[in-house]
Amino acid sequence: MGSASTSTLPADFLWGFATASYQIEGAVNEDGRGPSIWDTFCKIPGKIAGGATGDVACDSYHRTHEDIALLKECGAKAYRFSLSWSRIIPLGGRNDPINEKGLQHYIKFVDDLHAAGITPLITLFHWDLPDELDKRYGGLLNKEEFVADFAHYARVVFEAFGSRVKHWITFNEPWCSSVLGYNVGQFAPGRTSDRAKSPVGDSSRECWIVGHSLLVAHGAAVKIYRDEFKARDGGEIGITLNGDWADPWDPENPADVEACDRKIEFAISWFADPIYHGKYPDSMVKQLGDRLPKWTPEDIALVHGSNDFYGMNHYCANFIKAKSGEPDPNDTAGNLEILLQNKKGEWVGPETQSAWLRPCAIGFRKLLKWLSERYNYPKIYVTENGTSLKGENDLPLEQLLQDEFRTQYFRDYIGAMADAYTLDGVNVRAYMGWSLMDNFEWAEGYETRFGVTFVDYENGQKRIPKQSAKEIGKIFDQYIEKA
Ligand code: GBH
Repeated sequence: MGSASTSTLPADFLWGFATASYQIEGAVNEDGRGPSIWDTFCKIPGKIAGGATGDVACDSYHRTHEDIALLKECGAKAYRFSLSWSRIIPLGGRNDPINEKGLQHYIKFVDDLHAAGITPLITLFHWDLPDELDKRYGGLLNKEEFVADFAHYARVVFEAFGSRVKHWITFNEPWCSSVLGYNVGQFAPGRTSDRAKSPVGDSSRECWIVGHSLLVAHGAAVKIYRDEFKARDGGEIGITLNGDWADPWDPENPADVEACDRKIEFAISWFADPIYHGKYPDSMVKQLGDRLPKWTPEDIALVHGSNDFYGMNHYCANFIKAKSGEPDPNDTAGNLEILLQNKKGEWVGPETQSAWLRPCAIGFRKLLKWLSERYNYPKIYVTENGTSLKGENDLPLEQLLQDEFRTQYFRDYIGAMADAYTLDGVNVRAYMGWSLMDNFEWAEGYETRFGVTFVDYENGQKRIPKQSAKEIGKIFDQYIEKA
């Protein structure tokens, strides 16, 4: 712990861990579940490291009791998980049959969490779109159809869960669905202009259309919750956005300094500005012109003011170097380079297993402050924060379980968050570590581990808590004020 720190977190601070359906559940053909775009994407050779799939993953569909026992063991007060849309509506659409078994599975899980004293936070969509909707009408590219189907799915879920759930997250990281799914092509459905990767896609346009669809669908679901359920069930609803901190590559160069705000605008304000300010950021309008969809009065009315809380996923920081010249039509970053070293050759943080992730805890405090200033101090729930470890997968078990690097990451990041709360007036009220357990790390398969719990994929998905699972509760104990 920062020895001299006098920072605290409020007595009612909610902390726990996060996961996502496709990353942990397995049981992809069970109890009537329909395929998602991730089932389909994983079948394409070369898309996932080691040819992995989520077919079995952590087998959490069959191990809900083990997962709840783990949460209790760690002392977690909350658990954020996502629903598999295609378990609940296998074909996904508003006129398609509802699968009662899928719905009941999750309702039972939520009841069991409550019985264990754990507060559920539910994400409606963590990237696993029902595959049929992609095939039927182009999925997220088709705003009218997608919004109507997502709104219907959300209503079915709100109705079924009622007052059992008080914290709803519509979408996890729309940036990833848009950019990785429709520009880079690294995530399902893998569309991109790069014809070596995909026969279809237009990187210069589709990601912006998809981001727009996701925003409108978020707004539509929020309106339904507020109009039809909020008074009855007493919950709140928001969206979760990913974004890293940005420091200039050369602090002496005004172009690099300016590019830092632009980087965050392209990553975060793309979604947060319409929600909090009712428009896209000027920097994006300027660079993208008519490739950025225009707001109709109806759509922006749904989106503007649609967050009861700001869901923040945060992992790391980068150094930003402005590019000179005209932006590439496929650029999504804001005409800048995203680097891990600055002009002096200093690294942003130590190496991990993830090429993009180098810890830099002070960046967390700075981004919390940046968001608070730009969006008028919203209530913030940190819905993900965590790290992989360089070479963790290759360590002998006893060493792997001593994940001091991850434990230190949590000490530093939770400390930075407490400083943001205490010293900067940031209204942060919850924190979910990513992740409760090692799981299917998307395109990186199972080679990269993010869990506080080791999952033994070779031996029946056995779970063994790592050091970080045991330490994180102690860290929170030192910061959270006694009621
Ligand atoms: C989270 O995204 C996800 O919500 C979660 O499902 C996932 O398991 C977890 O991260 C760990 O990865 O390849 O250089 O273009 C975190 C945000 C944004 C991090 C995209 C990786 C890729 C950058 N992610 N980023 S790059």
